[in-house]
Amino acid sequence: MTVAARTQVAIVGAGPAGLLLGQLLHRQGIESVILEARSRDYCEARIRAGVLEQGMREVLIEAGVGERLEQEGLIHGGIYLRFDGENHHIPMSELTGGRCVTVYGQTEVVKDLIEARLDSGAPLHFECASVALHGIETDAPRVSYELDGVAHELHADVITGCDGFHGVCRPSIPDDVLTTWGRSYPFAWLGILADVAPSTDELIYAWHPRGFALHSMRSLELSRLYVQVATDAEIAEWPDERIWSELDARLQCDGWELQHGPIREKSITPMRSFVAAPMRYGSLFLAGDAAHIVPPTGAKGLNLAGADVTLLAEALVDRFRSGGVTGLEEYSDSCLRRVWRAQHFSWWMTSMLHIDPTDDAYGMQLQRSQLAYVTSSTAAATSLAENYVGLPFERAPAAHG
Ligand code: RFL
Ligand code: PHB
Repeated sequence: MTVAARTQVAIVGAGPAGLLLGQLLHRQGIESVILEARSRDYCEARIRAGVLEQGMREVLIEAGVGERLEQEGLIHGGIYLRFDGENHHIPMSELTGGRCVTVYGQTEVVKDLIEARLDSGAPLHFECASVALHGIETDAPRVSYELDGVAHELHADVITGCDGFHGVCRPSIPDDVLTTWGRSYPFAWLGILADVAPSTDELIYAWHPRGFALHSMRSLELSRLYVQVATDAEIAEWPDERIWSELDARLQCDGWELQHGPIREKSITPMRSFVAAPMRYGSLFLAGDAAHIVPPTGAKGLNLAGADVTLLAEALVDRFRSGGVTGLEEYSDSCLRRVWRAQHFSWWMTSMLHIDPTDDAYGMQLQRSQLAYVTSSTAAATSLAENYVGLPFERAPAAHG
């Protein structure tokens, strides 16, 4: 037996893209069903991004999920670039007319959005198996899936693919329709979460001949740090002492000391750039990592996912309220303009800060020259700052009633 249901928007994936889209649509009175492959615990525990652009912060607040973010998020008006044992401050806020970023974990954004969804009573199903799309080239698409061993079929006007890079939505589009671009980098990041107060007030991005290091944080008691490692590195080769000693060496700076603490979590992330276009095929719309990914050095992935679904929500509201299709027709091109800017910025930050094992000493001299330029020229620092804090988000209209 198959259980059939109907909704306006079927959302595949309960990451930040799918959950925020569901919340924005719910606020506008548009029905959606969110289908997620993993458990709630898994989604809430997955440690990823930590930096929200100002536009993303504003969208979350306007969407009614900003309470904890406003209380607990750390507002940062700058970052440090550290190299050759010296620390250089980039005063991003000063350089961008007062724009800032907020340090608030993606796990917390996801928890806030899941709570809001469950409170609203709108459907969100975890642990959906065998999710598959059908009829996406028509205007009567459907999603089949299994939940607790029972087969389901969800009919919708539109399907949104918010299921990340490894999801099923992008592969449902015929190969000859999509153009893809990408690059894999010859290094990875090993990230740790440590129970120790951050040794810095703002994030430190460090260039070092031994490899890149980043000092970030999650709160005033919890530090998040990353070191560049080989693509084939394994966690077992990185006991805590080795991680701290690499961080000490790479973040070294006169008169400064890195505080160590118990490590709660360790993970290795490959670095990749990828774009698939167009982000629409028939009645399927891709958003977030399902359509594009960036290496994390520019802190852009989560923010791009937020910008996509903000535009998508606006276009869907127009479509369901007044039958307007311009927003949906322009969705892919509008997103891709921002996506390509973030692609370039993320590639640029990555290339400037990492040691490429296939490169030579000449490449390192170019990086040091670029770092010296960015930290001494207001024009160059302004370009970095403008990209890091992000372009303003385009907005959905205010809720009715
Ligand atoms: P997600 O978060 O991958 O969510 C996709 C969801 O879809 C589910 N799914 C399915 N559901 C149903 N059926 C299927 N067949 C499914 N297949 C998959 C998955 O279980 C999942 O729940 O994608 P989304 O929503 O597009 O969000 C994108 C962001 O998660 C990602 O871009 C960021 O985490 C990237 N990123 C950063 N972005 C920033 O803006 N700022 C940062 O500081 C930042 N730092 C980072 C990062 C990513 C990192 N890693 C681990 C990749 C730091 C790291 C280390
Ligand atoms: C993080 O805090 O996880 C983080 C911060 C900045 C980045 C990437 C990740 O560029």
